[in-house]
Amino acid sequence: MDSPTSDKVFVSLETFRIELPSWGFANTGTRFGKFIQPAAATTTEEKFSDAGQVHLFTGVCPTVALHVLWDFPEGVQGAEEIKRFANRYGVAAGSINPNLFQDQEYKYGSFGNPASSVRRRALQHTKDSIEIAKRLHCRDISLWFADGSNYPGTANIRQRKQWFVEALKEAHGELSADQRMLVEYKPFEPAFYHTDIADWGMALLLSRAAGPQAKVLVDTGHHYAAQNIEQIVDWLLTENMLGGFHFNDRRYADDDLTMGSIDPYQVFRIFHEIHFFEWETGQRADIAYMVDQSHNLKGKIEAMIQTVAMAQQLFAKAALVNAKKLETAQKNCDLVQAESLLQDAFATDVRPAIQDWKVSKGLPKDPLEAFRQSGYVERITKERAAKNAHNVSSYA
Ligand code: RM4
Ligand code: MN
Ligand code: MN
Repeated sequence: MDSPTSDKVFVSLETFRIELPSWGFANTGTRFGKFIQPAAATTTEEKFSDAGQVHLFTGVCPTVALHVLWDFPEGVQGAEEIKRFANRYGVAAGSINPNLFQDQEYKYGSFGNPASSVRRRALQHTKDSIEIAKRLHCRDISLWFADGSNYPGTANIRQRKQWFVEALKEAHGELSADQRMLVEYKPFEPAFYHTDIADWGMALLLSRAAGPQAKVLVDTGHHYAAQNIEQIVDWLLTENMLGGFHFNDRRYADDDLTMGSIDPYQVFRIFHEIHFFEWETGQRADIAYMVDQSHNLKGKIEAMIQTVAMAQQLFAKAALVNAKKLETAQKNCDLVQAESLLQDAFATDVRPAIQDWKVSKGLPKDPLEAFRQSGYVERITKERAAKNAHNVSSYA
């Protein structure tokens, strides 16, 4: 690789940070069963400890996303403890995710529930989550709703939309000036007939209705198989409405497989559109890159380190697309040249340059190997095996 190319890799990596999900370190399963990992995190403190390891070896994951019910069983009071964990393990609290789907009350929805008492409860939980975020100096409150219905005619879809508008507006009113509300969408699951926020257009309209600090969150697993995600990304960028990503990969639905494991070119294309937007506009896109995946079978910390390596590679590869040449090729309708610019960048082996960058930062060249050598997994396996044998709940 020539030095201008490796310079581009270096520049791209300087700013690239990716947030880890606390729930990615806990035991999870499918709806058919759960295979316990003896080393999985069983407490919020252990999740911070594990996320701290990923950051220690990769240097690019300074924050961890938290789920309010799973990580703050005592609600707002839990914030003080989280500050201690953050100090102890070297990773700060990142986005705060209210949990509006697990309590029995939410059987028929949260913000869209026909019972006003449940809607109020969901709103209060969201406000508490915003308060937690304030206490921990977290910028983003990330909202995902399981709300929807399973059978035609059973829900008043228009009325529910209105309830969503009202609740999101009221929650938005609680944000401090530097906070954001991220609104995530998902086409189906757990609801299988209609989902209240089913796609990016619905998330966009609701975010606009909520207020200027609300933006859309794109979870790469939350699309129908043939959808063009990078086009959605482009449209949201031009509307200044792209707030962040939940990265994961999928083959069928919301499979939550590790990022880039099935279709790395998909992630590359998303990153390319972001780089190209930044190049054309001279603006830096203010996007929170987050991982949202849970490894049912892979070792959790290893899978996360593997994910970070994949994210860096694809982000760096996308930075190699020659934007000037691409602009010309697009203008001239030189299709083969334009497409080849993407393909050439994607085919470039950026791993040696990434290793050089790591060395320049005092980070291990091979974080996975360094982590394996550290003995951490052996230690936590001993410490946690007994606790995990009895732990049957998911994520928390
Ligand atoms: C949902 C969605 C949310 C995540 C939950 C656990 O499908 O992706 O972002 O918090 O799963
Ligand atoms: Mn998600
Ligand atoms: Mn999901």
